[in-house]
Amino acid sequence: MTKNRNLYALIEGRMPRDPAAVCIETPDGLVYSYRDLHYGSARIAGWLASLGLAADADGAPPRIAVQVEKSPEAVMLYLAALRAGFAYVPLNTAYQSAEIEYFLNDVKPGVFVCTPQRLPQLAPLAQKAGCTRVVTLGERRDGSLLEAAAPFADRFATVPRAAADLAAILYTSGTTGRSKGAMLSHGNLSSNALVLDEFWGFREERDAGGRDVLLHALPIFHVHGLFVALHAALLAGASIVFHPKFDPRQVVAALPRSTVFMGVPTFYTRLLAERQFDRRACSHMRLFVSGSAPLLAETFEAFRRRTGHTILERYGMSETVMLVSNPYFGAPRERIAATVGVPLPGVGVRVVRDDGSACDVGEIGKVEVRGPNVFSGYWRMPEKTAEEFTADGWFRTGDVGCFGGEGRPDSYLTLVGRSKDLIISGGYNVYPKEIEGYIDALPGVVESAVIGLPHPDFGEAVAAVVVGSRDAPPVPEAIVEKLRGQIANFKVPKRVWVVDELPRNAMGKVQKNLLRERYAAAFGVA
Ligand code: MLC
Repeated sequence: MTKNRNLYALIEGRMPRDPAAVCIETPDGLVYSYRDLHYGSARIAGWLASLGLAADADGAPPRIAVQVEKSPEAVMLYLAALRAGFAYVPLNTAYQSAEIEYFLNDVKPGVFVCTPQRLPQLAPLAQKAGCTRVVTLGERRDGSLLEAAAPFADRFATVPRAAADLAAILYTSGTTGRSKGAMLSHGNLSSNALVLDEFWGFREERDAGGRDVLLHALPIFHVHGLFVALHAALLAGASIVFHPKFDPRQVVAALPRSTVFMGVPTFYTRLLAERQFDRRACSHMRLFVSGSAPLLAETFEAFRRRTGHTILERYGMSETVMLVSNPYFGAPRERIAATVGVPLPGVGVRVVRDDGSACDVGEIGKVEVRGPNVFSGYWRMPEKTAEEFTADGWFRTGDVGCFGGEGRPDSYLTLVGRSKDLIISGGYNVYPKEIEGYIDALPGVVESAVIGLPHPDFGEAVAAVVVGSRDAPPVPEAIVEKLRGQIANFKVPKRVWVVDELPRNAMGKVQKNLLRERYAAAFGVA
């Protein structure tokens, strides 16, 4: 019999010997054991299987789209989707109706799960997209999903899956303005989880008889919180202190009994603003990971001075999960500020020139990746997929960087920019093109340029420079107000300037670099 490569089979095989071992604890005192998660996900998987949804004609498994708040039951739902062989499609809780409508129409889910509060607004959109099974899940074990699942058995035979079979679709906004669904397989997720288990010292900790405690404060609708953090903890048989959202005070209070923490740079700058955040609070910690956005060298240094710990910065993306990481083993000094580290074992990373030839050490070029972690393509967008891969099968990350250079070891990758027009704000990716589309459609707008500007809290913040019509130019407040109802809050520009014209080069292209220079200090960063 061939091995079941369903990611859940791997997780199940790694469960602690004592099924009563704590898996998730919440700040309000709820405790879930590994057995609770296993049984709870079995019931939901049983319900999903009972729906009798078939694969599409092209073999794509049924999809389950999910926009719910963070809760242990939401973790069970994710695990249940894996077990039942569905493709899990997590959606940012900040997304508004127009965004959800697009995702539902694109991914055509067989099941849609949303919060009870948003049901009246979203159920009609799901139905319009052909999805009739809409259930709800609230933050406090409320909603119709758990009711539907309650009669099902707490045993469920995890559906057999091959490594290449689809496990999840993660939407990433696109440079053309249309979001693309990155298709990740059971093999992509499993291989990455196994590599990190080793590379970040979870296995060593286990072998030494320790039990990691992951302090989890990230959202669970993106790679970082859903895959990197959860898979690491589940494979390690760790316990997870599960915060519904990032609150620096709560994190500082929970740190003394934790061993691992993962966050975006904004988490670290906010933690450093807490007076109680010191060496004592971190005395049991063995690992702080930062990713999803560039970590400033100042933050890295300030953190080391304050806590005695060295943040481990790593590099990943929805299409590739994790690909490069600073080392965990070896002297902490081997984690180098402002670099993302070395390619993970089994992952190929290269830096190339525009003609595809390999860059020399220290020479800046485009970063490309290949390996078992790399996704198979964008959901139902074969042309887009073909554009993003080279003829010899490497994925073009869109990031620009170099190996080595300026006294750094040759094996270390440093990212210096992006070839795609992309803003990373507080760890969320925002594509200017998408926002410009919304702004340009507003009354009184002739055209717009959306740019990222340095921001003390979010690293970069979204801002817009808008050309208004001569007779009825819009006021900035009206633009912001209109956008708020349409798109997620983190995508709404935090500043808008209405101007007479945009600077253009001889080819007629808007010179965003000039705009970024002009407004560089808008958020008080020198
Ligand atoms: C919230 N706001 C943001 C924002 N988050 N604006 C810009 N960028 C963000 N990231 C908005 C709020 O809606 C609010 O708007 C205002 O800013 C102030 O909000 P806040 O209360 O300060 O924000 P908070 O709710 O505390 O959220 C901040 C945060 C959150 C940093 C905790 O953004 C967060 O959890 N980020 C993590 C993102 C993440 O997990 N990324 C991983 C992607 S995976 P208003 O208008 O109401 O005032 C990936 C791959 C990889 O990239 O390698 O990991």
